[in-house]
Amino acid sequence: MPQAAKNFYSWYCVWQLFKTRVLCCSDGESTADKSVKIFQNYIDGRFVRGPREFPDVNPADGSVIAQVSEADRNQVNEAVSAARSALRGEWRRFSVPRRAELLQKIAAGIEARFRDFVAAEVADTGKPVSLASKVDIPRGAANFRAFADLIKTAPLESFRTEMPDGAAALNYAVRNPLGVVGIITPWNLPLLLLTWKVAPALACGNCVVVKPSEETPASAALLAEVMQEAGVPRGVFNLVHGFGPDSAGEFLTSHAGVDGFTFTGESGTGAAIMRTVAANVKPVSFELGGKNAAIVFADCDFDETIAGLTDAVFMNTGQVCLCAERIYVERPLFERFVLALKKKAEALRLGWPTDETTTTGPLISKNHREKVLGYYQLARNEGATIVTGGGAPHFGDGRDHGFYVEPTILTGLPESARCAREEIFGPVCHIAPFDTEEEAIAKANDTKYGLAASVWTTHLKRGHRVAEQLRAGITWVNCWFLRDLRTPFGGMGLSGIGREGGVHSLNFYSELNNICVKL
Ligand code: NAD
Ligand code: 6OD
Repeated sequence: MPQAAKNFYSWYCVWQLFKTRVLCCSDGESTADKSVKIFQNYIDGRFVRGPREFPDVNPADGSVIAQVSEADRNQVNEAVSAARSALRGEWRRFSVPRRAELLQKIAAGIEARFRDFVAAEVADTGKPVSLASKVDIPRGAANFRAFADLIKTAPLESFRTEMPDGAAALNYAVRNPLGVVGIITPWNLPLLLLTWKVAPALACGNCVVVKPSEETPASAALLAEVMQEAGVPRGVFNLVHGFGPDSAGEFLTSHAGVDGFTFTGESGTGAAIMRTVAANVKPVSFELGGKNAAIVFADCDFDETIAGLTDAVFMNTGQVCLCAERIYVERPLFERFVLALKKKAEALRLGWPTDETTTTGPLISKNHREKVLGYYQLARNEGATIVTGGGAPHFGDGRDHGFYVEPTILTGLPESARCAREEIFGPVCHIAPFDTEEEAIAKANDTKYGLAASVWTTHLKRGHRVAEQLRAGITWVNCWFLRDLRTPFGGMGLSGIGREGGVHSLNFYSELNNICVKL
């Protein structure tokens, strides 16, 4: 079969699967037989429509794949009320082992509908089916399994206190739920980032109201079905669809009945949410943007470094907050490195997301594509050399209506250039040479962000030494995106507030009560 026909066939199969299995959400009833697919809100254990709808667009060809039911202020209020009532209901009596068991059941539910989730994520985000199958959906299930285990072994402090007069007391902390948690997530890794917050929140006994990105409602809608099937009590997990300002996002963040917010998204949105939440003095956990640096020493394992940084720059079409957009290479290696990464960039396969051989899908939206192409033009204006890419591809088929851009490598920008300082969030990096370790560290740290960094060297002591001096919430040495869910995750500066992961998640989603008993 010719490649184009194969592509069409595989796309058709995934689309059929998507139509018949995914697009539902009406009290468990599939709407597969209806022509217009509607993603509904899930409030108090029921799928409900909102007063307005907006289209869900496939970024690969710009087609409308479903309508999304936007929750209005009343429905957001109902979701918060349902969550608050559920906190007082049978959920309060769920012991830790029972909650852990339920989380395992949710993970199994995701695994049982693996193909549905993959199809949903691929159609919604345009990410390659290979990536959704290897990363997004397995991690969605793994988040529930990890926090099911972690909550059972969560440490709590205790101190025996002795006063100078001989009085003694036993102090010990107990972990209570934070309460109703508002969860707002972006479009780049929809299920992964949503479950990364929902799993620990439920593990700690909270009830949640989640608002996924308006760009990617599909996997959250499927997750609501899995919650229902797993027997999560009504009101514990609520889902509202919509936008940010003057829509479900803002209705949620301005609601005084929510006890805390966890948000992943742009730094500017974080600032807006912080202003809204400040009125009710609620705790926040923010995972925001980045302009992440990689430092490559001349003594690195060259092939491993090129492979690692190809992923770090281009995975998910560069739409991962941890992607490396600035690469500093020790001068003797500079030219060889630029040529090798260029070769890798040019070998990437921009294809239909449903094609197993595609490595690079489209960007998420028309707006985002305009933004990234704007940066490509800005780079030229700022004096960059475009080593490869710098434009939009032409396919001669439906993908020309999608939101693809070329993988791009820039050199020659001054450190002050906007393209070297602002988060672009596309398949693009700037590569610059350095001469000393101190210079590389200073350049890597010269940013308002502080999310992730990587160091590439075979010199063991230098690896540790440099990593310790980098101003980032996570620093990889000779690897990238290798994640252990027990470790702290988050950023400093414009990259966020607080840490999640392991016990850090458990602490954010809990209120500790220290009990002091006189002995
Ligand atoms: P975004 O900030 O535009 O939107 C994220 C979410 O916030 C969406 O659900 C959106 O509807 C909602 N929102 C927007 N304005 C709001 C408001 N005023 N009140 C309440 N909710 C509002 O981000 P995006 O474009 O979806 O995602 C890309 C950004 O996310 C990038 O900057 C990327 O670096 C960042 N990101 C960070 C991490 C991390 O872990 N640090 C992970 C993934 C993405
Ligand atoms: O792996 C994770 O836990 C995580 N929060 C990844 C974030 C990726 C950002 O786009």
